Amino acid sequence: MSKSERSFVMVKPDGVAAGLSGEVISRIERRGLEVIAIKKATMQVAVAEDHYSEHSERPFFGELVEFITSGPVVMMAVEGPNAIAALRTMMGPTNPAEAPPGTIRGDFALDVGQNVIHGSDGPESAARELALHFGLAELGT
Ligand code: ABT
Ligand code: MG
Repeated sequence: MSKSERSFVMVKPDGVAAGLSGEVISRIERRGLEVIAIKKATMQVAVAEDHYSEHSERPFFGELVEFITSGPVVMMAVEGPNAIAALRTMMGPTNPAEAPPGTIRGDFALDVGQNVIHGSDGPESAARELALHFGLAELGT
């Protein structure tokens, strides 16, 4: 058996506004991954700046923070074998124009700045993002 992992997954404001939260959760569950914590909230600007701190010097940082705080998001802790890589594959590439049909971005997005879903890109970012958005009590253990 592969090692069980946890990832931080978020339906972004464009996805929530388009009514795609249920579709995304459904795809995650049908794949066999478990949603172990979930909440809907509008992210505070300071939290968004922390979440995307690796991009703080990029020209699109301001727009990125503005977008991600523009409306409610659905945040999840998702657990299962190879969860991090499996979720990245289900999401498709960052630029939806390059995302194949069958991926979440390939089916539901067109714009690199508004690409419906976020998923942690590795074990370190998963641990960091889960700690940023969820409390220990919410995640258990
Ligand atoms: P996230 O899940 O949002 O982190 O996307 P992903 O990991 O697939 O892609 P990265 B590279 O982390 O992009 C973060 C956000 O920045 C946006 N972006 C990125 C741009 O708007 N222009 C760019 O040129 C690049 C490289 C896309 C991502 N999100 N949003 N929303
Ligand atoms: Mg990223």
